[in-house]
Amino acid sequence: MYNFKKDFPLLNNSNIAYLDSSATTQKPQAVLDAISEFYKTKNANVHRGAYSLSMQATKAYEDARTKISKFINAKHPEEIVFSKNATESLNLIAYSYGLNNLKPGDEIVISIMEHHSNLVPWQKVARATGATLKYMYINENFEISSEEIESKITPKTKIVGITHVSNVLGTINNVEKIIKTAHKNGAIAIVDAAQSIPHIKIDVSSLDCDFLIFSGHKMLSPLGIGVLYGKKQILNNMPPFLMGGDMIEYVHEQETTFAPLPNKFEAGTQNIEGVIGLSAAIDYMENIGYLKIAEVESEVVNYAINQLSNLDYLKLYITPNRVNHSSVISFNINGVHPHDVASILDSENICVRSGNHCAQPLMRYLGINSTCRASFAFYNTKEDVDKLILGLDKAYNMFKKYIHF
Ligand code: C6P
Repeated sequence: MYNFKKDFPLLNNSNIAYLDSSATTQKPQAVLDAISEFYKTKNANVHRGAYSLSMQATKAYEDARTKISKFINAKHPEEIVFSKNATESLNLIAYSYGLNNLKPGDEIVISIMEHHSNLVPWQKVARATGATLKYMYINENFEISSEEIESKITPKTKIVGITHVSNVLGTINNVEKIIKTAHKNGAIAIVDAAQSIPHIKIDVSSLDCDFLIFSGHKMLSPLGIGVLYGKKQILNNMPPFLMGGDMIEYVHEQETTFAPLPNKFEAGTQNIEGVIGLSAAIDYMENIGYLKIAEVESEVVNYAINQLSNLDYLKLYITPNRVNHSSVISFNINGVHPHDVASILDSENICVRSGNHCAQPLMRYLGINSTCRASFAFYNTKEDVDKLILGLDKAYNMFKKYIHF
């Protein structure tokens, strides 16, 4: 089997088992090269200079937008807005769409497994507009059932926000059904693809979602670049979120008219190197292909689930329906704090995340404070899993005499 680690300098030059790709992925040489090449040959601000260097930078930046629109099958490049990250994209929707389209009595529906970034902004919008924030809850299989979707999304619902893949449970949500149910009831649907786009091919036209957001850094790109996709007609009717340079048309002493899409939503100098890096990451991923990525990942993740399931001291938080499960495995050693487990694993060069994973309402719903989480990408191998198992055995053996049930 091809070992993709050799494409990733940080992994190639170390013996760590990096199992925290849901927090951020490692970056391949191709992305590092593209950024370095940009600074060596094209560096200038975009949209501002009439000189050729600036025009080259602008072309690279706008070509990347077109590439991203094709990557997710958007109908128009101007439906792609660059942001800082998934969080900023969601805040843009909440502030610009949410605050201006809701009234008392309206309902916003999200799920209990949302990351804080798709939850806290809606609390603020609900408080400011008098709308109600409602939750779709998960069943014993850590899934949102069809009945739950149909009972929570009603004609009162105006906005539905759903994570495509849970960053804690790895559950792949039935976004197709959620979007259809939202539209049937006259609501718009927002898909948080932060944890799905690194693993699952996204097609916004066939999904028919109104907005879809993600962070570049979770799909091999630099930190600090995010994407907001929105249907053109909806984006056109939304006011700008941030004000400043490049998002304007005419500025007078007391009033301003705004630039057309997408510039209306891109205030100030943008993260041009991030956009260039994201474009290179897409080339790299498309060269491998989502089919291959899924094949390699599922082999390693299935192996991990099987191995972890053999550890009787471990509790796993994953759906038993493997087709509805992505590359995230949360677990706890019964009676041991996840931070202690993560520290022992760290001493064995194994990187996992521990904590509430920015999903406190979900933790509370599950009746726990925190978990350890191993999250995988196509560069992980079965050897990484074997290391994890040995590390967990070490942690358990160190702590078992203190465990009281
Ligand atoms: N989850 C994790 O370790 P940002 O931080 O803006 O790039 O992404 C926010 C975000 C939004 N939605 C989901 C489903 C996410 O998982 C995340 C980020 C990371 O799980 C960092 S907290």
